[in-house]
Amino acid sequence: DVRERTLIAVKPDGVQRRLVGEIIKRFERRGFKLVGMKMLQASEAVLGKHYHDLQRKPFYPALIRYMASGPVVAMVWEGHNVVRSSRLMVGETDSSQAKPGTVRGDLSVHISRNIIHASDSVEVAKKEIGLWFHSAELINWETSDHSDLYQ
Ligand code: YYY
Ligand code: MG
Repeated sequence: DVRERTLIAVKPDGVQRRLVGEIIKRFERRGFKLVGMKMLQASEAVLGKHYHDLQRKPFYPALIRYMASGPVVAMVWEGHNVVRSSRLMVGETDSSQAKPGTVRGDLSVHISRNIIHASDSVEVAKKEIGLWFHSAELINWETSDHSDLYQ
């Protein structure tokens, strides 16, 4: 499905470290299509929903504090298998286990400051996109190189 979409967010540490451009570059060069993007300071309400499944974990309070500590850049990227491919591009959750060549493996050292979020399934991606974006903020557009990227 070339219309598959995923939520990618550069976390506050990634923004502070001026890695937004580097991260966008990787997704653009891969061939994915940017269909939404904004900078925001995430509210505790959005973060609580976003990380709902982790609320009983010991690291949860620190995770929310960190995610609310500064601006994030939220993006929606579209393309064939974008959810799976972007998880591979992002690398393991624990930066020290993330392979070289991945965003986390190239640009971060610790699980608590792993610079980027990527949805982990198509279903979760739909929920997360709905949480972070209004539908009017997502642009349906055609890339002129579509037939160079896809059969
Ligand atoms: O999807 P991903 O970000 O790779 O990991 P999750 O298991 O969904 O955890 C979300 C977020 O929580 C992770 O990116 C860092 C933080 N975290 C942590 O600080 N310490 C852990 N032991 C596990 C996760
Ligand atoms: Mg996750």
